[in-house]
Amino acid sequence: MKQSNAPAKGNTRSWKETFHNAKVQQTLTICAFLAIPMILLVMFTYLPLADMIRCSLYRCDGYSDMKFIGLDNYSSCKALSMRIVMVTDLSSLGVTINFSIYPTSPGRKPLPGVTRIFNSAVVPYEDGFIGVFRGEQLDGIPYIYLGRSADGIHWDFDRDKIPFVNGKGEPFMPQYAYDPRLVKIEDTYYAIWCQDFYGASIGIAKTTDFKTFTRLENPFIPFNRNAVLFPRKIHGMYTLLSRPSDSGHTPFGGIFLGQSPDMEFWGRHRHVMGKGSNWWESVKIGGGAAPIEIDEGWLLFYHGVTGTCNGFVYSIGGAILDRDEPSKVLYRCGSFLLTPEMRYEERGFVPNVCFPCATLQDKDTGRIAIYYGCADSYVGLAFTTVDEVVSYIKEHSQTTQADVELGIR
Ligand code: BMA
Repeated sequence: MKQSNAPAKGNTRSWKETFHNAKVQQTLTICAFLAIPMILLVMFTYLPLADMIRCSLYRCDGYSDMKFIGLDNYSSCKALSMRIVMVTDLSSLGVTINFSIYPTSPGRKPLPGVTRIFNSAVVPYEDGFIGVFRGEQLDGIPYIYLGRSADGIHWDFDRDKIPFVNGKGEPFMPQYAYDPRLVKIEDTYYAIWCQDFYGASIGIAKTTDFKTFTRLENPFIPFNRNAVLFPRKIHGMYTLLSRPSDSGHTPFGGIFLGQSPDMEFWGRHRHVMGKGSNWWESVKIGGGAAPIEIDEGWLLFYHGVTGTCNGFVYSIGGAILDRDEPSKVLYRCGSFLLTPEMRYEERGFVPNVCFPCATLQDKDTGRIAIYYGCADSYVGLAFTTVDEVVSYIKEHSQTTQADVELGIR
């Protein structure tokens, strides 16, 4: 006898029977075909998370899950509201400081006409933070852009370059400008960068409102780079670290100090430190972030460069300078503090670069955040504390006679 598919009278149909019904299956299939693309469309249109998945799927090549998956995954995506925290344990390299690394960079093509934002400097301002950022324009010429942030991690950038003016308020734009630092001394903020002055040299501008940036006299003749101002006058003098260089990719160089009573006339030049005897800083060094005043003196994060068969490698080093005579080095860490080992430090427009340009400090906790350029493509943020880093530098200090002397010859 033929079995009827109809449910017994008075009984409701069971789920199993309903699912096996051809019409129901047909309806479910149609719904699924309509609903799934709609859900995906909504996700990829509105949710940053979906942007991340999309970008990761497109470009996720070889990132292990212990490694930060790389800001370049997020190029042209809006996914940066997600903060990824990585603790890098460098103990295997003889370094015991743990750095947490946060991605802060907007990735590739962050602004119309700008391909990459990296080596950049930040200060606290009003209720949040403000910074001067190195942006590489589409023609490859670097310039400085202003950015604002509530948390120091997510940034809104001005679309136009900083409009520098001269003392009369007339436009006075350098031909190019890169590797800016930003320091507050008394009530004024000073931006300081590398620019063309008939060769690579130092440019400075001051501002009190981040609307008008008035350029000051260039402190030195070419060639010079990596200028870093101390955050207060020392013996009544503005004090500046810099790295005399050449017109190219300078295969030599140490850190020098100069002073000025007025930010116009610079003198009292002193040698601070030369390239190191350790391999990671054996080609050249240069000032990084503005020195931080600590109990022992001035804590300086700088970059140390070594050469390999594939070019330079830039690492972050640490030293403590004498408070009253900062050309004297009290401690100088024999090992680097941070070297390129993350995907976004090793891979980029210029591979293997960690280039510190600024720090933020929390006086109460001693916490320090170091902003550093990664592979000339991104901005990284590394964290440590004064206690941790100072003990590490002291424990691993290796100074030479040239470091500890006054730097006059
Ligand atoms: C230096 C400067 C930096 C850059 C570094 C690595 O000479 O140009 O801006 O990060 O080289 O390319």
